[in-house]
Amino acid sequence: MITLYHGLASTCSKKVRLALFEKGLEFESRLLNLQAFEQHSPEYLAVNPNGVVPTLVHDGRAVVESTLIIEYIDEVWPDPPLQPADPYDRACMRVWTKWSDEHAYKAVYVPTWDRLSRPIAIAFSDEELANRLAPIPTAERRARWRATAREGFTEAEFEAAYDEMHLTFSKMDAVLAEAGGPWLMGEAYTLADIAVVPFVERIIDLKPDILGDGSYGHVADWMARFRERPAFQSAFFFEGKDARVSAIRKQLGID
Ligand SMILES: N[C@@H](CCC(=O)N[C@@H](CS)C(=O)NCC(=O)O)C(=O)O
Repeated sequence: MITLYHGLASTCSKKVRLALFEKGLEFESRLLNLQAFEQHSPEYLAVNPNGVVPTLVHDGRAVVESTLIIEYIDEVWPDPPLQPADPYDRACMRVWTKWSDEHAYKAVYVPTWDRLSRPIAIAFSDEELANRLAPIPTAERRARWRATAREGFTEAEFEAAYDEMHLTFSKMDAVLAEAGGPWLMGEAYTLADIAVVPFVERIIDLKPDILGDGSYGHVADWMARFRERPAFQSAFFFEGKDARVSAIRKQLGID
């Protein structure tokens, strides 16, 4: 039995949904509303003490951290394989899964919070904010929510995010051009592609002009290939719900 605790728009959750759909696995969906702070409820903190999504619970045992979850999925349900058999190739693949956690994540963090969480959090009274912050388990997330609700983000933080966006796209474009694609590891579709695509989709959602001048043509083609995959459609338009930031802003009445 598989249960997935996830967020509709959450990039890390999309990674895991995509891996599950690629494997054709059925799972019980527990969608949490991150803007309503459901990830900090005592019930959820008992499942994942970090207070973030996603969490996969398999036969009663919780697995956390999106990259570790997709590796777990591939190990437990190896068909179709999503990791190269050769250890060297697997190490190369992990350069991308690590990149998704360390760089691609940073590219979208500030602009996403600014567009999705800030319009809601800014309206909290001081008392409401204090109540919301109290159960957040880490100082880093408490500080992030406080900044989101009050002073907002600095120009330097936005610039750092835009730098990471361009760094990610340049690196991908060069690798896709050199190896000839169609995927980041060449012929094989792997966890490298799955780990990175939620961030590429988010970057395009947040900054549609990034592909405008054609300088990342290989990334644009790679993204177009993804849009044709049924698993991508199921994961990114989950149960028919458009999970892009732009769509969720409309649902929330922000735009
Ligand atoms: N390294 C973690 C990051 C998880 C994470 O930051 N999740 C975000 C959504 S993408 C979240 O739950 N944010 C809600 C919050 O911080 O309150 C992973 O890859 O699973």
